[in-house]
Amino acid sequence: MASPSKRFRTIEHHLRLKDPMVVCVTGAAGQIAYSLLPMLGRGLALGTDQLIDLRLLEIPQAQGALEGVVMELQDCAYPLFYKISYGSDPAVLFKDADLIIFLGGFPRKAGMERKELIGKNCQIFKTQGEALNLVGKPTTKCLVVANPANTNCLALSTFASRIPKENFTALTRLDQNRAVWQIAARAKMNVAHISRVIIWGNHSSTQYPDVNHGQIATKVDETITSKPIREKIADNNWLNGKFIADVQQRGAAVIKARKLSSAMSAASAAIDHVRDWCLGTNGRWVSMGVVSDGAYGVPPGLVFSYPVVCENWTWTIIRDLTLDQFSQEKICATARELVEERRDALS
Ligand code: NAX
Repeated sequence: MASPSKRFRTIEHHLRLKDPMVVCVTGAAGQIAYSLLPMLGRGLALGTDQLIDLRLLEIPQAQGALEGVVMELQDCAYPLFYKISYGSDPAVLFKDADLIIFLGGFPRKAGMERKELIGKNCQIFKTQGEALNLVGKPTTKCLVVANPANTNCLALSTFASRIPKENFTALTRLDQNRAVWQIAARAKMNVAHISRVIIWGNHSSTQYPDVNHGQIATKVDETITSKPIREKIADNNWLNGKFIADVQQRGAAVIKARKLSSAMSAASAAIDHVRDWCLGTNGRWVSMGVVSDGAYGVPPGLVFSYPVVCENWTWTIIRDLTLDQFSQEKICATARELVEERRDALS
């Protein structure tokens, strides 16, 4: 039998591929895109049998750099890229899109206030939301990565009101992945053993990484048993203090070390997010920024990170979890920040 990579490259395999999905990536000449596009081309998000009609959006000033990215993608010769197009007009590139990954946004500059950043990005997401409203499909799915991700996602869905709110999600999977690694390292286990770690709220330093429902699986004599994370780690000071702060501040720590913001890990998390949304989580909990219906006392309409399970492009919030007072306060604080962001964005 041929190896998987050999099979993948055969003409027989190519003839069995699914009809192309239209996938658009904005901010396509940026650093996250540079890591994300090869993963997309290798089928890590939508499956190795899914052809992709790839559309890349950038601002006019970045079209030269984008041309270079397109040349490199052509030189990768990914069989899954059925077609590659690019440009600067969202009304052209969003037309009939099945999936749009929003990486493009206005970066925070030195001395810029958060409110100003929100205003500038809201303008971008208003323009793109209006374009999407005109040319998108009722089934177009959107993942917003550009910061402030939750509030950009809210602005986008507000201005693309023809598309159901459930189709808009924001990335908090990077925070989940960061938290899971920290727990696994502390417990001296592989990340695959860790489950049900939750990120609540905003993709910002008010996010709440919550391990109260988390489990660590161990294999003893061919039997897999799970223990609560709190029991296995047995250090509530660390879990309620340094662990939370480290996850909240991880983005800043990467910038300090690399002099650039997280890109490889953000791209990988975006691919995880899309894969799980599209192909399903098989009961596993993952964290996604989704529109709140008031679950856990969060104001309805906010894009808030919740624990969800996914199946075939639908997500369902895990409900009725018991929250202790510590968790309730943290969830309230991050929801309050999102209410303020919504006010600043839409005012
Ligand atoms: P880069 O600055 O490298 O790339 C952003 C690209 O977006 C640029 O090439 C720029 O020309 C383009 N752009 C700006 N306005 C645009 C518009 N109106 N239409 C299309 N493209 C536009 O940033 P990168 O490191 O790739 O990060 C992208 C975004 O992800 C940033 O907003 C960043 O803050 C955010 N992040 C979000 C994370 C998350 O977990 N949600 C984590 C990583 C990252 O910080």
